[in-house]
Amino acid sequence: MQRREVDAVVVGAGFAGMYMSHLLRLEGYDVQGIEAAADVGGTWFWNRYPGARCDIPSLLYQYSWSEEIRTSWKWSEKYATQPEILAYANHCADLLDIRPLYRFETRVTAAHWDEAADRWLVDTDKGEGLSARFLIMATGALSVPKEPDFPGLDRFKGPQLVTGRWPHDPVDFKGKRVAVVGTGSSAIQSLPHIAAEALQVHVFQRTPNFSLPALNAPISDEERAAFEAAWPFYKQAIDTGEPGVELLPEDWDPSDEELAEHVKILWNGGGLVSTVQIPRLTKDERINDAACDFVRSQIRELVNDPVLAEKLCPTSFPISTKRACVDTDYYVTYNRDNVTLVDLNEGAIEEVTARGIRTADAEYDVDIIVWALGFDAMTGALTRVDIRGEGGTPLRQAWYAGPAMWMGMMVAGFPNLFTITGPGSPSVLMNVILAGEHNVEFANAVIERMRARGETRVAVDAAAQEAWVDHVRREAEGTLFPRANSWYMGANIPGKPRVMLPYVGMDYKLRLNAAVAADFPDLRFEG
Ligand code: N01
Repeated sequence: MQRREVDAVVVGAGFAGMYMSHLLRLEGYDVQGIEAAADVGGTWFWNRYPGARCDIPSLLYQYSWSEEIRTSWKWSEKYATQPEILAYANHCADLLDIRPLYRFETRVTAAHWDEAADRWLVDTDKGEGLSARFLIMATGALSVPKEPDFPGLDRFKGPQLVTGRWPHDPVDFKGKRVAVVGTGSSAIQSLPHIAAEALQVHVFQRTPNFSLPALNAPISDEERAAFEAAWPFYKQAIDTGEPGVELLPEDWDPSDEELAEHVKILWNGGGLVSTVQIPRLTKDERINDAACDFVRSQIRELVNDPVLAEKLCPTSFPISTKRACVDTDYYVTYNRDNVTLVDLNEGAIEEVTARGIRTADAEYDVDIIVWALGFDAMTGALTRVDIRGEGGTPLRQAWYAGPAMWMGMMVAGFPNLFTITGPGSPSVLMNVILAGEHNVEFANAVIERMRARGETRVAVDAAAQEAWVDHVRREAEGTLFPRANSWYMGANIPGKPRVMLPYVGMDYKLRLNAAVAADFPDLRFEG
């Protein structure tokens, strides 16, 4: 096959992919971007379900690296809606003139390392072959939806919608009977909107989740000005890896009364940020229990029917060991006459029928099924591509027992490959736009060093990788995260190895900066 030679292939046109492509082009590299969607935006292109919003304050959920972009955009609400975030992604793409670098509606199907040439041979589903010095997978941590696999799916007569791949045209729920399956963030955000329109909604719940109130509101001019004034401080924190908010000391040792009082911050509109403001929340059982008790007490206050309230109270995992949700009116939606909870612990889903969903003890007739089953997180978008490294080793095989990689960014035996916000990096545990920036800038620094020295090949040292994997594991073992059957642990996908995928340490950016300053001691350069 005749392959077109480029310097780099960047897979993905979400925020990280766009930034990577922009930086490389700026430095004069020939970049080919490839994106499965019809346009930019990544997760925000696909997740168009009603009520989709970010769960990080909008003022922080934006590129930090461009003054021009930041000062030319005005977020309207504390937590921006999906249409607004997608509009922001388009604004970035326009300002950066990024689209000419991309082939859209194209998927990378395979990438094989050519040892003789120190290049990646990349194939797409459009039959194009590329040969690239560098392959950057900016494919997102939550981009492969978990598909329903219940018997009888094909029999259902009505539409079946997947939250992570929502149709572009508005869905009309008016007068419809709807099944919402799953109670993660996607369901929790969409339920109040669907219930406001639909005739009847049955929510199929296997595990209740902790959800914190967004207390969403428009951003006032004063708040915007205060944010701008504080921006240099935030930016410095982002770049150095220091905490950007004032935190209580890690050895905080409150009395039971102090603790019970402090955990109330979970309800004051701080959303996920409030969880960071409780020291050792995901490490110390006493502190976590107090937070769980408080949130459960709030659920009981909000839900009128005490039996239903108990079913909505999570008891099987510590708060924050599954990503806490941030909602608007989720719990009070269960007070509506047209919403019922189907507790799958009392009877699991057995099959999908022509008319709806049948559980072990009842059949629910519906017109539309909404599958909100989550994602094959962090590894799914990488392992579904046939990536083969040195000796033709498939990445899927190298990761058979769990993702082995260095800093979530590089894999031993897979030279010149960078994964952005990959497993083993904090990624989804922090503001993922900023996590992407950190990884993009690191990859860029490696590529720049190679150009300066005329090197053609970089690989991570196998021992350094082993040490990092071990470190990620040990850090997780010192927390409560392993107690939850979460997507963080790979536990939501049958057969997936159970390992903590994101890195829980708070020193990641400090480590990246140190690696750059020390000229990449864990990497081996050749050529
Ligand atoms: O997915 P989830 P999500 N039978 O995995 C249930 C981000 N996000 O798309 O817990 C029955 O959280 C499953 O039940 P269980 C955010 O990081 C962000 O909602 O496995 N039920 C669970 O209730 C988030 O954490 C925003 O027992 C089944 C649900 O489906 C991540 O994406 C918004 C089942 C899946 O919940 C994922 O959220 C949305 C089965 N066979 C998402 N299989 C923002 O706010 C699964 N379930 C930015």
